[in-house]
Amino acid sequence: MELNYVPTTCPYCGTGCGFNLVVKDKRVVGIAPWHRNPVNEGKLCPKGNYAWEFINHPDRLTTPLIRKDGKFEPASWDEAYKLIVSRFKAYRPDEIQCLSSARVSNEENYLMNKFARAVLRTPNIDHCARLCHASTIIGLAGAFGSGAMTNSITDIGESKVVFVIGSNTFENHPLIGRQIMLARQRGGKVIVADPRLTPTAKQADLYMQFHSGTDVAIFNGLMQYIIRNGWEDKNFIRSRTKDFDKLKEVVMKPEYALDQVSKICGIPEEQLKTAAEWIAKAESSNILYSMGITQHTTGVDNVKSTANLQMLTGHLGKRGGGVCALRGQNNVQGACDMGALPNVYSGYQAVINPDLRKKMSVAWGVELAEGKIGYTVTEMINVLADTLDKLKCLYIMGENPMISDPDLHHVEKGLRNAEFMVVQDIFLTETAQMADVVLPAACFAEKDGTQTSTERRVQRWRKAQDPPGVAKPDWQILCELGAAMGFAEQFPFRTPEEIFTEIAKVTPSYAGMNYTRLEKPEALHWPCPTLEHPGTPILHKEKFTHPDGLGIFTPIEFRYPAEVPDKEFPIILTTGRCIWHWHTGSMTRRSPSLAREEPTGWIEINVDDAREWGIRDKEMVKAVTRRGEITIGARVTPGIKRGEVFIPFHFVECAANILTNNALDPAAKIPEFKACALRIEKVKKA
Ligand SMILES: Nc1nc2c(c(=O)[nH]1)N[C@H]1C(S)=C(S)[C@@H](COP(=O)(O)OP(=O)(O)OC[C@H]3O[C@@H](n4cnc5c(=O)[nH]c(N)nc54)[C@H](O)[C@@H]3O)O[C@H]1N2
Ligand SMILES: Nc1nc2c(c(=O)[nH]1)N[C@H]1C(S)=C(S)[C@@H](COP(=O)(O)OP(=O)(O)OC[C@H]3O[C@@H](n4cnc5c(=O)[nH]c(N)nc54)[C@H](O)[C@@H]3O)O[C@H]1N2
Ligand code: SF4
Ligand SMILES: [Mo]
Repeated sequence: MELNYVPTTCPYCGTGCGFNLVVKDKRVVGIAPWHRNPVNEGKLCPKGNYAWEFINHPDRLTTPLIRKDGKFEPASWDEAYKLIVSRFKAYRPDEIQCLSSARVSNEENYLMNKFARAVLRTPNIDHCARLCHASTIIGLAGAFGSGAMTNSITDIGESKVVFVIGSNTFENHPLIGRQIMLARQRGGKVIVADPRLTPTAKQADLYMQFHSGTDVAIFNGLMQYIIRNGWEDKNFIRSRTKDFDKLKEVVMKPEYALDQVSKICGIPEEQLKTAAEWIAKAESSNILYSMGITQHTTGVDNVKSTANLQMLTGHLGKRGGGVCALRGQNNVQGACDMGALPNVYSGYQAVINPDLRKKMSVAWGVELAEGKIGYTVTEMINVLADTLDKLKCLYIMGENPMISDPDLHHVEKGLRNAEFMVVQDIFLTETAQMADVVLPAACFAEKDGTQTSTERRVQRWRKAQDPPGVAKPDWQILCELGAAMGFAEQFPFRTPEEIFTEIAKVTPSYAGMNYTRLEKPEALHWPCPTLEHPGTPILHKEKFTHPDGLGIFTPIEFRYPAEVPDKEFPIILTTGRCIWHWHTGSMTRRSPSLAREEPTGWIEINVDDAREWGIRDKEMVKAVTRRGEITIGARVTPGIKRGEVFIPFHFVECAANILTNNALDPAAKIPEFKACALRIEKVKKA
């Protein structure tokens, strides 16, 4: 039997590895390496390797569903569209909220942004970047003028020092982890700071274990020690930055001397000194960070601290340097680029700028509503749960907040208050089960399109098989709904390529791209402003993106997390991921090869704590916070800081987010997934 090989991009993490889908009899039956892809050169992590297994799973949604008398019944597309149109038209624009998706293509995100703003005329559109790198976008834009990862993935392999803080790169961006190993093979040093001795930390030359939520103190301490020793890059500070004096005023305070910082964070002073010296004296040093930095009420502060350290030591705008904010989902960078955010159109063009509103009105052929900033994902839940009447109708494409948002009891209350909810997904998720209408979408292997990885590389998806049943690609659903709402002229697209042409027309950073140029495996990094432009793998080479070209130091004071341990809840809870599973498990728990590796969740407890608390390995315990409780198996390990526990959030039966705190960073509105207070109770035997 003949096999076909269709080169495409991995649908899981923001690394953006390429592989071939193997097609037999018009169905995807496996994955084969694509050696010419420069990101991963044919290598894959387990999720990439098994990314074909969920595609033809029997649970795939195959037909629209409409809730009648509390039960879902199959419906035709016409029936579903008719119902949706009649309900969408019944609400005022600001009573409707759209959630777009980091799982779908750029073309699809662009259309959701257009559908929300031009058809529904609502300012309320956001997506899961809010739970993820919202603090990066604000923090790095504040420091450098652009909120994106500064250097490219292969560039990490050139670093003389790689400082990983708040990223478990080996489990969550494994093929970026490979670059860390390459840097080390080439003589570079690796520093990892993490409350847990992760697989990443195990590869470090210097591992620093600390208490969740103390990052700013660590950065201020490192910077004070560097300045005290005169190791700062004076030339870089003078020629490329401003406000160094303001930074100095704060970081030189006695409370940020290393002996004091050591008491706050729990890292021995000597280790902090070594880290500071390695970073400051290296020819090049890169910071890699992800959710350990961003998911805090001080998320923006943490991000700005990474920028401060890199500007202080002059490790920016060059090979092997940079602030590498590792974006999470395959297309979260693209979803942000495409304007699936409440404050910007595609290309970060502010909705409150009247000139840009005019530009988009002309481009789309509609008079757009007065620029107003809509609700974020996290505000949406609060408004639904607590401020009845303001939001009534939800259109959710490719997100599963019933597992991924903080404080799930509160989320459930909010979603129940919605009068009408449409969910568009590839599986009947926990969120879809609460919908009034469910629309079946095609998955990555069933459509053409582009996605933008963490290094701003815009790469192709290529269709390998038809979707199951009557499921359709998200872009087609959006076009048909747009037309049914009376906007056929705005949604005339017959192919994703036609949508991309419009994206390039209205989005300056994508203006020089088209499908022909993206055809080669290298693809293109934005900004790529003209057809002749080669793309931009490294940002800020000569100047930063601010109008005056200077990077800005921001002085940051240390603050504790919103909820700290006390008598009643004496333990710090932090949450995150494991290599085998993806977020809410909708895809990986339906991939047998991945699911069997970790069939359910666990709570990591330090071995000395476990002894003190009388808990055995594998014992079922109750984990309790002010928000709720779950029953979960203990995993006793020497690899986590005492006084702290970790729960992965992938598993509905012991969902970490029943426990987490929805306290938000004031600017980024990102929740504090990485630190709250918890107690453990013995499970009473019946
Ligand atoms: N296998 C797998 N890979 C993924 C994902 C997945 O679900 N599964 N999701 C993708 C997405 S969307 C994202 S955003 C990325 C996330 O990638 P990561 O950020 O690497 O993932 P996390 O496990 O959330 O957290 C990273 C580390 O932060 C540490 N940490 C906990 N508290 C703190 C703290 O207060 N400060 C610091 N500095 N560190 C702390 C945790 O111990 C953990 O090792 O992964 C992407 N890749
Ligand atoms: N406690 C805790 N909670 C967290 C985090 C944490 O570290 N700790 N991390 C947060 C982070 S960083 C993130 S990014 C969020 C992720 O939160 P979500 O985005 O809600 O999680 P996913 O499971 O990735 O949901 C994506 C959905 O898209 C569907 N899907 C996949 N492909 C397609 C497609 O082509 N079309 C359509 N229509 N649907 C598709 C999947 O089936 C799935 O239901 O979780 C956040 N929640
Ligand atoms: S590292 Fe990320 S993009 Fe690469 S194969 Fe693994 S999940 Fe896919
Ligand atoms: Mo994320």
